[in-house]
Amino acid sequence: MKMIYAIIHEFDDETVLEALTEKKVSVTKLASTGGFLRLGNVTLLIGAQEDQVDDIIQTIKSKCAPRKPIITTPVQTYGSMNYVPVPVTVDFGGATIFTVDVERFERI
Ligand code: 2BA
Repeated sequence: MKMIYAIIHEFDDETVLEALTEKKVSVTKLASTGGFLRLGNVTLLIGAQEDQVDDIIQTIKSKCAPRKPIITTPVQTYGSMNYVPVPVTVDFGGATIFTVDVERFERI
């Protein structure tokens, strides 16, 4: 068994969840925050059999907005010190997906 951690943007979560539940894939949705941009995102936890993993990742990919560069000013505070924010270009959209082995799974 595998555990897929998929970090997606808030605006994609409904379409991704709809597509996964249609395929009878069980999902847990966690509200999360990106450490760099400090914007809300969504982390999906998906426990799946090995032969389902590629299809699940493909489904997530197909429902997420394409990655594109945006110019943003990330939050820059260090303790009580404030810095003038410097605009940077980052890739926005898409998904960040980790797939790891599950050692043990129980549903009690
Ligand atoms: P954030 O940390 O808010 O990052 C948003 C986007 O900013 C990233 O998009 C990347 O394009 C850029 N970025 C992140 N850290 C940067 C840095 N130190 N310098 C310059 N640009 C930087 P994604 O790579 O698509 O990541 C989207 C979200 O996925 C991240 O939001 C974070 O919540 C999560 N994530 C990405 N890589 C991760 C990792 N290795 N471990 C855990 N979470 C990760």
